[in-house]
Amino acid sequence: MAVLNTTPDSFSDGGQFNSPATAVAQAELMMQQGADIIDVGGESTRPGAAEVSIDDELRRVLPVIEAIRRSSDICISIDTSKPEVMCAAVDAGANIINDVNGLRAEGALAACAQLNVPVCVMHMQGEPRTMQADPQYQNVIDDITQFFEQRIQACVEAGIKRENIILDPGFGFGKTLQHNLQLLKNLQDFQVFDLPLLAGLSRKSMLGQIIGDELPENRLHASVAAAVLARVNGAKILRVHDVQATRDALKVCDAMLSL
Ligand code: 9MG
Repeated sequence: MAVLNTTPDSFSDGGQFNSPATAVAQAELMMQQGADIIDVGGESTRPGAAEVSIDDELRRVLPVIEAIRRSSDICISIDTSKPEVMCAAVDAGANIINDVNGLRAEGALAACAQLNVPVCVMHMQGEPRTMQADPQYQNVIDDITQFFEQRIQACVEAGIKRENIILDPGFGFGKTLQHNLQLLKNLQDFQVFDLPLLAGLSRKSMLGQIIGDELPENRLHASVAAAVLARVNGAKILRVHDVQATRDALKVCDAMLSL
């Protein structure tokens, strides 16, 4: 899953792809490099990010989704928590909903049930503005397992097909470095749900903390290492910025895992 931010303030590629022409060129490049899904987002979810109105988010993502869809049948996911944006994006050609808020906004469950497309339900403690202030868990694996149990039940009760659910522990979303490492090490524990797991570690600050580099663009090697570890521990979908490097590394993983 290749990241395509149409936001001016994303943590790693803010402002680069906020015209349809540059966004489509970037999507085409990422497809050539082996992306299976293009994840289009119009609201930054980095710690401390400001909220965006429905209209602004629609103005950012719809022209990009429409333009990609005109030139390709690649799978497009829409990174949003707003039911209005989910519906308009699917109408414009998106195939998957990627919600960092785990479909907890009012109307999100009903919208996804009606849209009948796969949904990525991500765990986040708190909200982007404040989530890194002081994250606390009794046991990060048990707490997120419990969250998944509750959200799967809520999804199914709302009419979302169980087989349409993808789970994501939400690396960096209300978690310390220690929490993130415990999640990475024990990712396979979430296979109890027998649903696909998505992991997004690419260029995240947890990697910057480990390698001692403040700049997201200097985290390529650490990101590839993290993607490999997540794959070996059961992640089916990796959300990444650097498609070619990750694709090559995952091919090596998959060759070994297929034995
Ligand atoms: C939008 N976004 C940013 N980070 C993410 C992550 O780790 N997972 C998912 N599903 N979406 C993310």
